[in-house]
Amino acid sequence: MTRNLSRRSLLGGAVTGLGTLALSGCDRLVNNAQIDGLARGTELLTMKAQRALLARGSLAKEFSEADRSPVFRANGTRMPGSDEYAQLLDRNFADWRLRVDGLVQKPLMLSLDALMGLPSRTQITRHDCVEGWSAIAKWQGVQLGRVLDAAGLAPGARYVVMHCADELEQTLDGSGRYYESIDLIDAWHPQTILAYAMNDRRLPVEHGAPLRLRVERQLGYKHAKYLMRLEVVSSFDRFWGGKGGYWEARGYEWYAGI
Ligand SMILES: Nc1nc2c(c(=O)[nH]1)N[C@H]1C(S)=C(S)[C@@H](COP(=O)(O)O)O[C@H]1N2
Ligand SMILES: [Mo]
Repeated sequence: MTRNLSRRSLLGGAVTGLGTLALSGCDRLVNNAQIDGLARGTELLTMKAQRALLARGSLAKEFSEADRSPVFRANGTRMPGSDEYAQLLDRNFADWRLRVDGLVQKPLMLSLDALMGLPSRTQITRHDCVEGWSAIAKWQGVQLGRVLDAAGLAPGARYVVMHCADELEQTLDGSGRYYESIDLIDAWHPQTILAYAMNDRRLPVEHGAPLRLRVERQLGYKHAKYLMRLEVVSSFDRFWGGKGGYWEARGYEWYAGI
């Protein structure tokens, strides 16, 4: 147990290292000699753990235009219920800002125009929901790593928490608000994007307007819609449920790899 725990915290250290090493974008993640050395030099890391760590850099399958699903179901919240969201929508998100803060050197407030002005990535991928349906669509957005590069990580950074505009369950204690979290490996994965377009059109409300996460190596519930704020943290203990997300607090796995 102690061994496991120390291995786990070592892995955590390696994860943080990966984030900083991969600042130039992690298309080269798998081949990065520095990362190899980092893992090899850490004697307590088992070969299995190293393999798992390196495999996470591989890409999810991408599809062709013709593979796109004629219908892409919307799931969970289809329209956030708050007055704040209604007002933002009313002005076509001109007043919306993505806040990027927490353990960063430079907190950011990014408008949709600012995000669209950054280099973008387009990918046609399959979305897999735990409820047993899948659909293929084309997504366009800015790589999350690029945004985090602009903010710069501060010491202790390990996870990115996505705060959403919607409450999936109406509650008095805030426990129904949707949120998610990913680690820095997924944050700098080349296919992890903040998407503002779907199938060549602005992201529809039911699919998370104005901005949603695509984290293609994981299941549907990790792909947070209605993004309002990205908070870089060292631990997600203090967020409702303490498990790193809305569905995680209700029993789903935190790492939902596919
Ligand atoms: N903010 C928010 N994000 C969310 C959800 C939600 O209810 N609220 N549902 C999740 C689930 S379970 C899935 S399968 C996908 C659905 O995305 P879609 O509506 O574009 O199909 O969004 C995920 N992200
Ligand atoms: Mo889902």
